[in-house]
Amino acid sequence: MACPYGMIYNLSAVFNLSDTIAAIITPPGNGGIAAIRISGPDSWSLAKKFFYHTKKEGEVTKPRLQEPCFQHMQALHGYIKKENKIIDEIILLPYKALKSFTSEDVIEIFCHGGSHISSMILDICLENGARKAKNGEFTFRAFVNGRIDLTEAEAINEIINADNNRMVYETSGNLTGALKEKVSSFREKILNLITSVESTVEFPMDVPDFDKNKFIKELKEINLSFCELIKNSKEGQFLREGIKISIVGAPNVGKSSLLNILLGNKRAIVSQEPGTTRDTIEEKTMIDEWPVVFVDTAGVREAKNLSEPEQIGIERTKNALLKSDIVLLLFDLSVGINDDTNRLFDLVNGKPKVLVGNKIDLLEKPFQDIKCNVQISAKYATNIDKLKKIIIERINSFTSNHGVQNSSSVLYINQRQKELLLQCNSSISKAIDKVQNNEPEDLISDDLKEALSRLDEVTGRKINDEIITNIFAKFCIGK
Ligand SMILES: Nc1nc2c(ncn2[C@@H]2O[C@H](COP(=O)(O)OP(=O)(O)OP(=O)(O)O)[C@@H](O)[C@H]2O)c(=O)[nH]1
Ligand SMILES: [Mg+2]
Repeated sequence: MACPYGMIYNLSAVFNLSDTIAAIITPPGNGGIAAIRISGPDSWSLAKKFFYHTKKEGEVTKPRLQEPCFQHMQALHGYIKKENKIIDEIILLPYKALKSFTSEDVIEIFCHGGSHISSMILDICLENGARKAKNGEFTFRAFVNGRIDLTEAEAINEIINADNNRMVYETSGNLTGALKEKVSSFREKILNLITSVESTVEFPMDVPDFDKNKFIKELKEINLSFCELIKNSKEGQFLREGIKISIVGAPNVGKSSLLNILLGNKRAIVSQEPGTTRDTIEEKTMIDEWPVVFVDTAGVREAKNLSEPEQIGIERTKNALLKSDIVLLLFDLSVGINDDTNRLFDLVNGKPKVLVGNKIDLLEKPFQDIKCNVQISAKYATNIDKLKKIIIERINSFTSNHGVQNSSSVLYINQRQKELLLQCNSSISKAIDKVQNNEPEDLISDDLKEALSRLDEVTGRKINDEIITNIFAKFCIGK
């Protein structure tokens, strides 16, 4: 199937594109307002079968109803009738094709926000000929109709799923086409390079001598820009998944108490019995604009005759430690830094860590050890702000070591886009090698075309049905 800006698909297997679809587009449950969207060629005629608008504003007590006359973006007040009875008072908003979310004729109905009344209205739409929309089907139509590209479609889902301000700011750029524009500019440059290299093959007499050095320089510049973009993917990963900070230490040092105080709720069981926490407990929160996943772990100690559950718990702690980005290594100040803590200290080596002394309230005189970064009481919330400051310092150096810049010009890219850009990068590197080794021009052109195809997958200009289905399956119903 040909789409407005040249996409080629066999999309019949993915979604039917010619019928009229409807869905409740607000979340399930009761609220102030619910919305139902109808999109497709019959949406306007279909809505006229059950919608009656009030003749004059204000005549709501005894409505005088009339046939609606729809105009693009002219909201109408009125009523929905089922079996000749009014069932709800609504606002109806019509959109004309090409100027709507899906680029089709669309009707949006804003009714009272009960889950039952909204389902009843949806049923009326279905009884009158609409089909229930699948997950992501409205956005899919917007994409197929060329109103948005795939980076913008993905940005819609990313903004819906964003759970922190930073993620909203980062992804909103792509909502307005920032990544699309960037990729288009790469595409144009690569296309020009393909044309220049191919014309040396096709019309050798007409083309001035092929400037090898200039060609290589331009390819290297493109690759450098790819690297810049790819660097940002790490930030995207942190924003989506959160920075993992594990709390480890010997049994009973106060790890679960610390988790609870950092979260501000009693998430983990605290008990004076050593070995209370057996499994890892993960909980997401925000620290200084960053989503952070704190991981409480089972206490680690070395001893003969450890029970099987304790051994498994210790294994899980070691795994959590390996997967974490930053480690809070906790010890009991009234016991001091013992062999168990020292062994863990060695295990953590290489990762950013904070050595935290807990139970300061039990000390008569201050604890002296230069290794200890901060002394707290998780039980009495002493010095927790100091600890948070240190955690923020570790997060900042950790993220900047991963190329995260504090700049508003940074573009957000997701994992799928990153993988495609990496493949582009490698195809261009191959082309550079071939130019340097004076290999035939058609082989160089093949590598560049390969890079171009990957870019087309980023924007969805050319992409296979299976990938498309996977992307839109992640959307919720009504989007
Ligand atoms: N005095 C004092 N007691 C604390 C402090 N923090 C925790 N405790 C106590 O130490 C005991 C163990 O606390 P937990 O938070 O369960 O310790 P844990 O490290 O998670 O223990 P395990 O899960 O068994 O390894 C409990 O009785 C807590 O009340 C503190 O700052 N001061
Ligand atoms: Mg615990």
